Amino acid sequence: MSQHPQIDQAVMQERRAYYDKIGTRKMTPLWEVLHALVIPQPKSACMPAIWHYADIRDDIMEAGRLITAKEAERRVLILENPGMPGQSRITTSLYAGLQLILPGEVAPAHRHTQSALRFIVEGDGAYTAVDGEKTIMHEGDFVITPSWTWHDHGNDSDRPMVWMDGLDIPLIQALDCSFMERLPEDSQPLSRPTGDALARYGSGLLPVDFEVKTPTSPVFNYPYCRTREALETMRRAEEWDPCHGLKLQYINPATGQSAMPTIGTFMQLLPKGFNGASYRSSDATVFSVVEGKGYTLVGEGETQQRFDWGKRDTFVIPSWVSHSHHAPDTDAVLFSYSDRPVQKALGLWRESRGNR
Ligand code: 1HN
Repeated sequence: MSQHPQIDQAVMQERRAYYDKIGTRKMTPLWEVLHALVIPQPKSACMPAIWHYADIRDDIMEAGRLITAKEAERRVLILENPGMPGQSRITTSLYAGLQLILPGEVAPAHRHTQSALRFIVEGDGAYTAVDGEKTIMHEGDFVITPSWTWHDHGNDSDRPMVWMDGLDIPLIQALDCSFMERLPEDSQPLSRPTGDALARYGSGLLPVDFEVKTPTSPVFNYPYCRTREALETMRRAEEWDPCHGLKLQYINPATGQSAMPTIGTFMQLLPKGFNGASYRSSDATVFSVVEGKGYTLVGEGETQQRFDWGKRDTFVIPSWVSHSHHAPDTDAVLFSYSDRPVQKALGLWRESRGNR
């Protein structure tokens, strides 16, 4: 508190008049906002949140009766962070949604500068076509649509399919570099057989004259059966990380970097009985439960929350919020994604274990 309120009032008045004056010349004083702009540690508008699949599945299916995939272009329910309503984002930098495609439907071909991932939540047998190749999708598959590649989806199976879309929409918005266009036809022409990319680039081999031309992985479907087998074989080594259990990152086999340039993607196994230690990192992270059940403790002290989760649930942990994973009754498998590659490329990413 000031000892000279009278003087302060006069000074404040003079300053306000000054701010108004310079405002007419499109200027504003840094000293009034500096400490809101540059804060000692992340204080995100993003809130921890969970979507239980059992609670929202009916809503997703109801969308299927209200609008076709073709009319909607993409029939998706956005998973909107409750701390950032109306902003179509699940974290400050990333978007998430659950997309429904019914038997016989087509989501027409388009392309955009935003990169997308699909993580298959329910159903088997629908396809996505990306850049001239079709892939059939199964639960737990991680599928990539690189920036500016044509993509369309269809469902030739007899069951609905639901997947989680993860896109770098808010990031592209911040950079003002969104471009988008549609193909006149619903489905793009195919130029390679199904499975070609995985055989060509995802078998520990590369074509002899292969050159890296884009930062995104040339493998665009990482099938869950392979990922799960890797986790199952590796668990025998019993090298459990106290915070993560056994956690792998998806990589671009041509560069060794993250599979997507803007979105880091991960799969982790928590063995039955796992009691994870507390962890936080500067990349807000979206989790999708692939197998099993358990819970995550989020935050500290009075405001700590417990997210009980099971298969197909989605939850989000904001930047720099401590959390610990627990799987008392079953093995559990968690897929996750975040903006980690962007933060790492800029030398910004941080993590801490325990309460350091
Ligand atoms: C998009 O192209 C897809 O291709 C899904 O399935 C969600 C959200 C915003 C903008 C484009 C898709 C999207 C999207």
